[in-house]
Amino acid sequence: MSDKENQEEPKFYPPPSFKSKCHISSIEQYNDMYKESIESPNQFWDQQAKKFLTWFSDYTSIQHGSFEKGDIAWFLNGKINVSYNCIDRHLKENGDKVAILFEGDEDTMVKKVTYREMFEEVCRLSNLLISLGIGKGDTVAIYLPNTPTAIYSMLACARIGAIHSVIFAGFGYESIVSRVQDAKCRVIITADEGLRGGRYIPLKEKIDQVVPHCKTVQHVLVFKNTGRPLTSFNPSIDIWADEAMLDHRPFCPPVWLDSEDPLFILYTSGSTGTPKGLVHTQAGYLLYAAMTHRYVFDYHDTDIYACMADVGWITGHSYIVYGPLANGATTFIFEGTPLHPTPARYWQMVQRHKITQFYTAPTAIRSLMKFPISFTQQSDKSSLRVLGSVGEPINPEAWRWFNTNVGEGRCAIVDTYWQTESGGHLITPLPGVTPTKPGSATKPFFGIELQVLDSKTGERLHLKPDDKEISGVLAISKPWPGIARSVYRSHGRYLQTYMNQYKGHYFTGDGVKLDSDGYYWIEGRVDDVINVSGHRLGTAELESALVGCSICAEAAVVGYPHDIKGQGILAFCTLKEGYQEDESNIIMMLKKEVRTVIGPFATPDVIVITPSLPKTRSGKIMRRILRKIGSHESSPEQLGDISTLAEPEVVKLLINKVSKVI
Ligand code: 6R9
Repeated sequence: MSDKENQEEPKFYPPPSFKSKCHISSIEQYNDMYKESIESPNQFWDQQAKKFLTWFSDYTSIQHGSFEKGDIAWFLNGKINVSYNCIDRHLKENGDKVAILFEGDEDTMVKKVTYREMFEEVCRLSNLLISLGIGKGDTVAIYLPNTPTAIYSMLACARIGAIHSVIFAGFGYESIVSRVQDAKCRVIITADEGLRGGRYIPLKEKIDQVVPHCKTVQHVLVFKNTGRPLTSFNPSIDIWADEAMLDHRPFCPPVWLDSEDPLFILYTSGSTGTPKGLVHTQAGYLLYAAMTHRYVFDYHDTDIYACMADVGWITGHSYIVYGPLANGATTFIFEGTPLHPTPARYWQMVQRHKITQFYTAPTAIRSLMKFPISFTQQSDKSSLRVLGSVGEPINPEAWRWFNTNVGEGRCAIVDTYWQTESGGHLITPLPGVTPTKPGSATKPFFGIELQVLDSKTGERLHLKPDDKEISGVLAISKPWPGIARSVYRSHGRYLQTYMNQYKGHYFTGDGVKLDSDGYYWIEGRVDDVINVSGHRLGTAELESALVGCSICAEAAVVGYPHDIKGQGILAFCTLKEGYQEDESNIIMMLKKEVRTVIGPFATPDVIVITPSLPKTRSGKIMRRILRKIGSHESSPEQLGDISTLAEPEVVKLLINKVSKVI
């Protein structure tokens, strides 16, 4: 179905039972608050900062700086501690409330951790880190499975002012090395193994390979997760963390930090070069995560809130850890997969724990849609109120399936558009308030002033009365508290990527349509970023991994439409002279290289071996043509003029090869 047809479809209105109970209870209230947030931002954010956060000492200004200068800062001179806000301040009234509700890979592996227990774990770990010489401004890498230990580790760093850099446990050797080296991490926190979908994932073993290449690393803290024996243990570097923590007091005073001290670094892929270490700071980030968590999920104190993401990504940071815990919530964390042991797993968890908000990704929904509906129907899902989607555009078919079969037509669906860079939701409906259209993330959150720009001229496009829609690139013209403040030790790259393309605006990298109702429809990346199952991957990173394989001479990678993953990875490779191997063996070797270097989630879906790549006469690879070939838009009219290519005949060969595999 085309977007146009969607837009003309009737909207979904919230069931009347919803309204009176929500924090924001009407579209008029949303409009008033939105207007205030744009017209009187200082007044608006001052109120929110006092409502959501506990300060050790008050700030002296609300918002500082501009996109032009790239010197954005919020709540200057305020003193705060994020771990205090996520733990200590809840202890008096809610010490025995469950803070973390964990399910491991098997459904018998359920663990509940109260706020008081979490306080003690975090304090012991903070003290252990201090005993290793870690303090304010030091960087700590976290390479852990999606378990409570990952949450303790993040909060323990936050408590003492150390900057954490969580590295998704699916990343392979080279991705870990480059991240640890770039951030000059002094400690790596890891575990023996992860366990997902019945498969053991060696983590400590990977770190053993990494450490000799990372000179700054002095210690590796190893937690027991599966408890199976390790292949090696080096007592001069490795420390059994569970045991060492017992030597430390379950109390550690939180360090007073400035609003603008860094809280964490999180690496994300862009168009060019190596992944960028985005830097988020203390107060603005926490405020934005907490506020969006409360309003977008309409979070209430007795809810059981569940986000299916991994803490290795920004969704896990903001919506498993910081947002929910700042709000004193019970946050669910899941180490397993939606298909293990059966495709009913998610809905069994909903029934088991009476989950009220369920936040997942379109790729997971699409992978579950393939199975008989009985898997979804078996469980009692009557506790659910809000269903969230994140990571990529959700196709209307998946939206409707989620709404009908999971939400049973009585839940609010929130399609939340945002980015690692934004810290929290940018465009999203509010439950009980915003009428929804399947496939549209709807309207901006408070404080977010969106602009649709002409991609070439940067000119601002306006909807005229007769326009059905306008399209362009999405930019934001007002700073918000959650925006990343820099790229770690590379502020020039930050300015160049986000601030310099369209002066006076933050550039999202996404294409967008705005319809005549004021609804935004995200159309995907306009740069060389591929969104595979909601994971961002730069084509440059993939190409460099492929050419790292001894047999590959040149590689060009593009995305192509994929039923489950949203986008699949299509790689075109030329080989070095003299390889006589069978093509299927070569493809296996190349795939293996990417799995090891970046990680299994980055494995190309299709690799096409070719004698050459389509290039301009000046030697530039024409990715535009490869993208068209991958999406079967390869008729002569669709491809356009290819006569300027150095070897136009290769195009025909590639069309032929691709048509056999995609
Ligand atoms: C949170 C997260 C960001 C990119 C973003 C966009 C895509 C995320 C989306 C969406 C359409 C949504 N994206 N949510 N596109 N609708 N609801 O995913 O962060 O990993 O940095 O990816 O993902 O293209 O620019 P991140």
